[in-house]
Amino acid sequence: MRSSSLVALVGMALGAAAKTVNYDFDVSWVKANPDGSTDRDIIGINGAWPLPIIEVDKGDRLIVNVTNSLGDKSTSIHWHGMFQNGTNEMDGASMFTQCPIPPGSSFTYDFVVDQNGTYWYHCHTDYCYPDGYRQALIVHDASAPFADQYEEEIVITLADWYHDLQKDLSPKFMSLYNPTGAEPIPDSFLMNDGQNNQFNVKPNTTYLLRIINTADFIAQYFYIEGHNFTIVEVDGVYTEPQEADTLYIHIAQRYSVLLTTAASTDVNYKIVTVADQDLMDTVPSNLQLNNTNWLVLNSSAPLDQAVMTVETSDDLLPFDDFALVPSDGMALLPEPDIQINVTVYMVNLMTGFNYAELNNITYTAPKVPSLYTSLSSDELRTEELVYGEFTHPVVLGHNQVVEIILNNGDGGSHPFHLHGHNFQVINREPAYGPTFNSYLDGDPIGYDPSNHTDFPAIPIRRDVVVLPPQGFVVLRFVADNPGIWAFHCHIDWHMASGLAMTFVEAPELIPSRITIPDDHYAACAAGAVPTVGNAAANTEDYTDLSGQNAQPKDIPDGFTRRGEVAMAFSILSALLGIASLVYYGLVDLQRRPKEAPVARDSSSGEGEVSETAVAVPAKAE
Ligand SMILES: *[C@@H]1O[C@H](CO)[C@@H](O)[C@H](O)[C@H]1NC(C)=O
Ligand SMILES: *[C@@H]1O[C@H](CO)[C@@H](O)[C@H](O)[C@H]1NC(C)=O
Ligand SMILES: *[C@@H]1O[C@H](CO)[C@@H](O)[C@H](O)[C@H]1NC(C)=O
Ligand SMILES: *[C@@H]1O[C@H](CO)[C@@H](O)[C@H](O)[C@H]1NC(C)=O
Ligand SMILES: *[C@@H]1O[C@H](CO)[C@@H](O)[C@H](O)[C@H]1NC(C)=O
Ligand SMILES: *[C@@H]1O[C@H](CO)[C@@H](O)[C@H](O)[C@H]1NC(C)=O
Ligand SMILES: *[C@@H]1O[C@H](CO)[C@@H](O)[C@H](O)[C@H]1NC(C)=O
Ligand SMILES: *[C@@H]1O[C@H](CO)[C@@H](O)[C@H](O)[C@H]1NC(C)=O
Ligand SMILES: *[C@@H]1O[C@H](CO)[C@@H](O)[C@H](O)[C@H]1NC(C)=O
Ligand SMILES: *[C@@H]1O[C@H](CO)[C@@H](O)[C@H](O)[C@H]1NC(C)=O
Ligand SMILES: [Cu+2]
Repeated sequence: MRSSSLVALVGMALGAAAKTVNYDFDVSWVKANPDGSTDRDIIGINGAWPLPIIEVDKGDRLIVNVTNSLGDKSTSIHWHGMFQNGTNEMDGASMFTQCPIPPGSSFTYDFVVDQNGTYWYHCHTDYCYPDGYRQALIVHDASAPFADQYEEEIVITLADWYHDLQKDLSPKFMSLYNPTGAEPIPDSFLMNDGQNNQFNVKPNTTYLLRIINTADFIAQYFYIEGHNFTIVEVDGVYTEPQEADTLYIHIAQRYSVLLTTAASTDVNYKIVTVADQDLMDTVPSNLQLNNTNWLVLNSSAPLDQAVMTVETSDDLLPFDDFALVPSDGMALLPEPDIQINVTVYMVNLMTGFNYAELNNITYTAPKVPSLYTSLSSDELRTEELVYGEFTHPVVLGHNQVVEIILNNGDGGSHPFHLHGHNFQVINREPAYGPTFNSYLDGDPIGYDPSNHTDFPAIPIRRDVVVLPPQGFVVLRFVADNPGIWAFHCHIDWHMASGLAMTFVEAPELIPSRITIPDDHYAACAAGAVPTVGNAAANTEDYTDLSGQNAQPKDIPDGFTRRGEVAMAFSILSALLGIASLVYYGLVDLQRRPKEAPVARDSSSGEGEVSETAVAVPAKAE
């Protein structure tokens, strides 16, 4: 219930010298109540929450000294979208590029920001950012093509919000009681870490809105009644100006739009956000999917709640980011030197829990951060073997054109993020809008290289792409940034269930480019995490992976992947009784197609739904 004031920002004069921006972040638990329900523990910085918005000018050096005063958990910060070109060790991804920072330790991030646009920072250790540990990171650029077209900037963060802490939700998510991997349903949705925000604006004035979805799980639609706007940036890439009325912003995605306010001051305008209900296995009746905030032109005019003109979020028609064109005109990359073909699966492994896999691997963190393995393994650093089987490493040659074919064997959409790069999105099916869920009607459809629509001549580039339900995306980038880079689904629940892999980019160049500061090693020592050795921390024989962290075994032969789910379900039904499953809203074993009421149509696949499951009625909470 707080009203946000505009963040007024004056761009630096062209040609101004780069400066150093210093922050000291003391990270600790504080109390806050962003949706007006009740106080809960939240991760604050310097005793406060919401967290500080970081602002730099392009070219600045950013130094952030993080001290972990949480007491009960380790931490880190990932600077989402920063390429960390030459500073891979500052990427903040625990066990990829650093050790987790244990309680009581300090750790300094230090890098130069030479990119355009809208970013954010968030914890990247053990699924901690949904506890409030995330905020905007803005790069001002006085030479942006649209720099002289607006008066002020407004930063808008979106988020989903849980009343329970991750440490209480996670054990229920990765659990025998949750064999289908149903994600916990948020309790509310936030804008700028609050609700009912009033943005005071002047009439007939152009603003730059920087919109960031910092959520754990849920994508949101965004529109402003009575206004269109012009997209000028996505994920740090300036675009040819493109008019739009509605955006679909999946988690970790960013848009900058130019908005010219109405000329009249007789009414206030509703900024409407609508949560994507398709991501949730059940929608509790008391969950407010659509939320209203206001562009206030007249403080004595009423602030009404939006009345939706559509029945569900599926009827909103968002602008399709695939149609955007980067303003730098970078052409479609040539045919790839290396093709990576991975498919998302949700499976049950021997523990009975639900895991996410890319092909047949569920990401399992190594004993030594992968970057440190590459630094310590001499000439073997170019071998995937030393990084361990379950980090899902793929070695990329320097300056290779890389193509990722990402197929979705799952019925939910997944926002995939690549560290260290953005990528061209050269093919994607199905498109947003009415057909987005159309592949749910049958088996998943993978990318077919001999039958695809033409690639765009100038494809959009971004660092988070939405993988459609049972569809695919095809991405290209150049491996011009030696280092260890995570490629993962940004839904933190899915990170927890292993939906990640590791790119080992030009490993032979890593030792000459990357130096690990002493305080990074000190954090490892304080947390007793080894800094040399292969993924299993073996230093005698780097090809010996005995003792590596491994994923749980497959369920024995005789069950199809889909059958496995059913089997786990029946065992559970017998052991635990249906009531505990209903408690978690686990009614369908796969996400259901839009039209079907509860169970999947029996023609849509063999044996993936047990009869028990069909009989269980849906329940809201
Ligand atoms: C970081 O902050 C901690 C706690 O204030 C301090 O002890 C440490 O010296 C700082 N490190 C640097 C490099 O400034
Ligand atoms: C809005 O502002 C522009 C110039 O910024 C001006 O040309 C136009 O007449 C104004 N429109 C109204 C309705 O006031
Ligand atoms: C907004 O854009 C839509 C097309 O996306 C167009 O039909 C509509 O007329 C525009 N509205 C305004 C107020 O410009
Ligand atoms: C970054 O901004 C500069 C202008 O400051 C522009 O020339 C360049 O094309 C932009 N790059 C991207 C990726 O948007
Ligand atoms: C502001 O709104 C009030 C109430 O609707 C109206 O009476 C007043 O004329 C408006 N003021 C302006 C400057 O438009
Ligand atoms: C908007 O929210 C209200 C109240 O929660 C609900 O009745 C309505 O169905 C929602 N509409 C959409 C499109 O979500
Ligand atoms: C990708 O892998 C899948 C599963 O192995 C296979 O069916 C498909 O043909 C492959 N696609 C390409 C383009 O190689
Ligand atoms: C995944 O499949 C590959 C190729 O079939 C096989 O070599 C590997 O052992 C499998 N990994 C797991 C974890 O099942
Ligand atoms: C080619 O792709 C289109 C659209 O995805 C599909 O309808 C068609 O059946 C495919 N054709 C072949 C020969 O696979
Ligand atoms: C990294 O920097 C090198 C030049 O030092 C440049 O060629 C390359 O394109 C950059 N890569 C990224 C991802 O910024
Ligand atoms: Cu996901």
